[in-house]
Amino acid sequence: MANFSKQICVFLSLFVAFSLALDHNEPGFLKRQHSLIKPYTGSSASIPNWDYRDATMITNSFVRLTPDHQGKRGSLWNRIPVYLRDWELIMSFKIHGGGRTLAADGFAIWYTKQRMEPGPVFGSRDQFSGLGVFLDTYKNGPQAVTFPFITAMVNNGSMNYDHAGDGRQNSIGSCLASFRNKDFETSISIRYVKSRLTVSLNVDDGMDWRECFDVGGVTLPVGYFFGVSAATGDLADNHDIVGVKLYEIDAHRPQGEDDGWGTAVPSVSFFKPPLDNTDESAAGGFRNTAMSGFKIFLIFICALLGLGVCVVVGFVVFQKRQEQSRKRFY
Ligand SMILES: [Ca+2]
Repeated sequence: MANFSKQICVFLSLFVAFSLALDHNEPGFLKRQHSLIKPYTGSSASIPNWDYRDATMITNSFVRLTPDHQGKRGSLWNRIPVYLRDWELIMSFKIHGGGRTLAADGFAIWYTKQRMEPGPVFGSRDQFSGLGVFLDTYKNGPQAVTFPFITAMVNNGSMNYDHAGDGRQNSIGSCLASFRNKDFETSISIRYVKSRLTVSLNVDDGMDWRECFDVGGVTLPVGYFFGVSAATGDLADNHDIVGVKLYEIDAHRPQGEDDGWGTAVPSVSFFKPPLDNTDESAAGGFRNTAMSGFKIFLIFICALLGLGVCVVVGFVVFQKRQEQSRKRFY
């Protein structure tokens, strides 16, 4: 009997594990127009629905954003805007190079209004509108953490990426992950469901996904583009993208739900401050600007109340003195 229950337990655990694995492998409805699946059909010089530029090179089994050479940049962008409210992007990649521990700079995964615009942020433009997830392989800042390091930033188009601090100033979440020079394929999942952004990694051998960070209150409008870009500096790496799968997630939204999502401005309702950033003046960002406005308003109200109390107390004291002087007079 004990054996039988043990068998049932094993069966149930296997079933749960299998369902979970299946859930992460096929989390929703695959959207082929936003996916990049081997073998990439089309001529060797083009991939349907995708554009690329600069150093990017297409092979039969991967797209190389940069080779392991100094001073290169490359990018790959989906051509079709994404009109999905809830989605999960799973990207498999291979970052490898001659440097055993020293390499640069890593790559960025984008969901932005702009596309195909080169610039200083992992090969793409700064002051972007939307989401950037950065898989950073080179430590620019002085912070005592090991690299590679993953951060993410939501931008309304006004903020600059914090290069000197490896993106920590505006980071909405981060984690450490060793993903360079692996013999097997490594993957990242970016899941955006009901304004919740969850980044998970599969960078260890096997099928184990682990959460990098999870943050709620994230607004990302529809109609933006997925892209990926990479850059090298004095140090370099091969930044290879093996595949991209975009799934539409059924979040069971009520029918006729308010849909101002096309014109929404990218934002995060709460801003998790960087771990080792104690310099308040350096903690810039549009949410902090809104916060200082609110602070000024509070200070103004307090000052007004204080003034009111002073006037009342002053008046009462004045009245009492008048009464006392009148008593003395009589
Ligand atoms: Ca860096």
